[in-house]
Amino acid sequence: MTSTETATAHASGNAATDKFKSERVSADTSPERAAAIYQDVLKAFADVIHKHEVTYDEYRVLKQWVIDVGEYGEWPLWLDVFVEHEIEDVNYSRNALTGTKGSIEGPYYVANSPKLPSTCTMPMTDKDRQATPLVFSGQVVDLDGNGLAGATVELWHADEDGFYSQFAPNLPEWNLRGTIVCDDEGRYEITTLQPAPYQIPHDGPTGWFIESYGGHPWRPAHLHLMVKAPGKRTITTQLYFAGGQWVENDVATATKPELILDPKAGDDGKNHVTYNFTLDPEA
Ligand code: MBD
Ligand code: FE
Repeated sequence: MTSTETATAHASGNAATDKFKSERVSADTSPERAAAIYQDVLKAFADVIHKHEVTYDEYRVLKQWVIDVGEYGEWPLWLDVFVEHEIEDVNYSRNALTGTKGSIEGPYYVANSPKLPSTCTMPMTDKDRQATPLVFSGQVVDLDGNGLAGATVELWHADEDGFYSQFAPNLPEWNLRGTIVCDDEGRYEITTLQPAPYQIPHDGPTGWFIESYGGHPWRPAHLHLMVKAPGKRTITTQLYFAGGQWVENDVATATKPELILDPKAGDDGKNHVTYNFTLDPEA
């Protein structure tokens, strides 16, 4: 993976692109289905072009912007912010799932984070330790509410400045990333820090795009999670915070009412919250 020197859109974009390229990229799409999808994509382009009578100058501006997105490595960012939520939504409905709701993975997941015990503190810097601690506990269960042995909870999130390790400079490789190995009943108690609202990198072509429609680059404070258990469908999701800024107006359209935590401040100076994950059976 490319190490990033600065936290520019260009640097984090290129790191996200390199990471994506190292992952599985294939689908068992039939040629007929692929043809049908491509034809509909072209039809959607044609409809927009005709509806707005798009000019040649506008076409060339589009062409330049598409080139720029690639050169900045921002395709993972742009696609995950503006497209992934629709994919996630369709797949939840199509599979008639009833477990915990998913949300988008986003561009900054890294597989194989170091394993941590069921009661643990996330790897964090001295600076991170100045933030309010969040004690996040709960259980991974099946649809009948039975605790699941062998469950893992992968957690990754940004620090208070909005930086994800491996996509911003000068952070330990696995900062605020870990694979929590739950106990025999699927339980976990994770101490991390209360995350802050987050601005997606916006000094590159994704930022220009947002500016051009008068939008904002903010996501609400969030935790990213991937929850697995033997024989169960893996959930990729995010958790948000009640009353938090941008929860109702997420640039990535990835919040859901079922995914909102309401931590309570404890006498110990830490925020405490419980959330259980219900996993559907494997397909
Ligand atoms: C993020 O942290 C994120 O969660 C998404 C979806 C896009 C960009 C950065
Ligand atoms: Fe994120």
